[in-house]
Amino acid sequence: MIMIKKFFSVALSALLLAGCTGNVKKEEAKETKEVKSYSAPTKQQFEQKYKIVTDSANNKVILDADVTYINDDMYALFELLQADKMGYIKLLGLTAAGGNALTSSVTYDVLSALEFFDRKDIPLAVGTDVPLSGFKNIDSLMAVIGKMPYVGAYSQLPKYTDNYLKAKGVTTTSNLPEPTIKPIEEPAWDFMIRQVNENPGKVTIFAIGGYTNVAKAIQKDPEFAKKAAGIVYMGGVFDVPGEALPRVEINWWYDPEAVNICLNAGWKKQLVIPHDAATTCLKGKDMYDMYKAKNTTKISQAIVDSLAPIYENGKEEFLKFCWDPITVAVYLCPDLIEKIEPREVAIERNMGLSYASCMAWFAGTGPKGTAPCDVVFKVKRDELWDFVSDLYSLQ
Ligand SMILES: [Ca+2]
Repeated sequence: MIMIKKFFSVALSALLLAGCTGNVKKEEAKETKEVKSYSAPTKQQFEQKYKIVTDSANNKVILDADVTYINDDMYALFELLQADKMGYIKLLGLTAAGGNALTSSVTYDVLSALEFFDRKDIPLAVGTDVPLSGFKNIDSLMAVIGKMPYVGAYSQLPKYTDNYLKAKGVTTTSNLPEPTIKPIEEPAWDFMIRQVNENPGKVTIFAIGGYTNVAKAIQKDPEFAKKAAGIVYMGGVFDVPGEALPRVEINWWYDPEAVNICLNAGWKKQLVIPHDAATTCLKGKDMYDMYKAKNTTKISQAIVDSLAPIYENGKEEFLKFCWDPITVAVYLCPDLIEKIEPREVAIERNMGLSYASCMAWFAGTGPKGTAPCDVVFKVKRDELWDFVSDLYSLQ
């Protein structure tokens, strides 16, 4: 509103001036640009600005992710660490998934980050990077479904190790000091099952990598999903083209069998943030300016450090999509969603041209085997990045 008022007052002044002198051109009024200024909010200001719908007593979270330092999963982890610190959720722990990277690499990057950002109290359980039906021959697969320039963990397979310390400098991208903390002994699925049993009806799983770990928890305990509060997925692509192939999104492509098991496990609530949503909130210089203006924490400093070489040199990021932080933001503050629809969702598991294709029927029209989900199609882009940068800045 202030911006609009200012614009009109500038425009009015220009008109009056033009009336008096007769030599002021209209373009001069247009040249007056507003520069938005941002500053880090206090916790109280943050809570006045956003309607946070979660609290740590009732919203306990497990992050199942394919984190690398600093990819979009790390952005989501940073949000959860901040939300935990502020009492908006309780972060019960992380489980290392395959997808972008092998789990040894993910384990290294998560442990080093938890230690560096002073959260050694958050446990990490190692999961698996082997899809339920095994690794595929990637060349044969692409000969059937089409060429994908990015194949995530598959590109690390020639350097496979299940020892996370051996992954250092081989498959890891983290430049943080080597972690002294270790993963817990329980495998990812046992950790998830135990937490859901200890906190009935209160645990939400954030599945933002390949879903093999979650599928294994469901296979081991068929009541697992019913005992949880729900699941938030980053994955799928429905009403827009996929990043590389027409109907394919990499999280769901990584293990379609696991996706199918998860979708049909009987959750009370399934929230899907597909690639469609990510296309509505691309990264940009204005987003970087927000981080920079609100740089008050170790987390916001890490983000600024990682982006400065790009944006301070007038460049654009190669990858403009930033999928995973959307999941946490809309969970904490659903007002950031612009378009959400109930759909009936499925993934193609038969090998052929449309293998791993994602489909979302309109509610009430899906055939047998489709799963009811709430699908987020559009997010309020500027508000999202304002929210994320505000959250990172909270002390
Ligand atoms: Ca991810």
